[in-house]
Amino acid sequence: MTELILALDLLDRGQACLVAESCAQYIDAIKIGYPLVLRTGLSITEDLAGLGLPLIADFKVADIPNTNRLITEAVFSAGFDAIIAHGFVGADAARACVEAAHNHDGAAYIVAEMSHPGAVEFFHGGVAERLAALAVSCRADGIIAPATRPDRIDRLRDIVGEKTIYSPGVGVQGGDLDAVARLVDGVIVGRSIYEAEDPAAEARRLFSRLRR
Ligand code: NUP
Repeated sequence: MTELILALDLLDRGQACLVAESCAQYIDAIKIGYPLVLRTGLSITEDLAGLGLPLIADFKVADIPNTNRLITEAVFSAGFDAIIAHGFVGADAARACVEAAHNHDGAAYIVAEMSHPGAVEFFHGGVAERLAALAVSCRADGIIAPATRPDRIDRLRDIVGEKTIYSPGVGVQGGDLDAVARLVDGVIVGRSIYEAEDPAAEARRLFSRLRR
């Protein structure tokens, strides 16, 4: 089973809640990043808690170990269930996120390779492979890998084994749902759903393709 994770990058609290609510029965988790949380504050988790879906904080945390720990603790205290962190800051910093997440019974995912075209400037040449290996050695729960490059997901899967791979880039960024669905544990989809005329119908359509 491949999960469908809604990237809720809307800027208005009311609209974000409406979209999340209307899609709730067709999604497995909600990912919240800076666009929404900088408008609403962390209290957006309280508005969404009633949906009963895991909330993933996509803050791509990338600081020194102590600051990473403080950020992660704040995120979990606010009601999130998982956090996304960068690994390029080093194993000690990534491990601080993972340990703080696990202390809160939560999960931490490390970005191995990003989905946008510019990602190849720094995430290639063996770097993504090293970040995936770092995720394993830090006992992270999984990695983020690009739906825009299924061949790269294949390669990163060899490194992380059974660990979770969540994959953004389906839809507007050009990634094909069917090409990545069988390779990953979850696809992260934002604009294709929340910019659709009927977000719930689009979520239902994607969900049924993933559950086929
Ligand atoms: O490599 C990444 N690519 C990416 O798009 C890592 C991410 N976390 N994301 C996020 O996934 C991005 O910030 C956005 O929230 C979501 C994709 O949204 P969309 O392109 O489907 O609208």
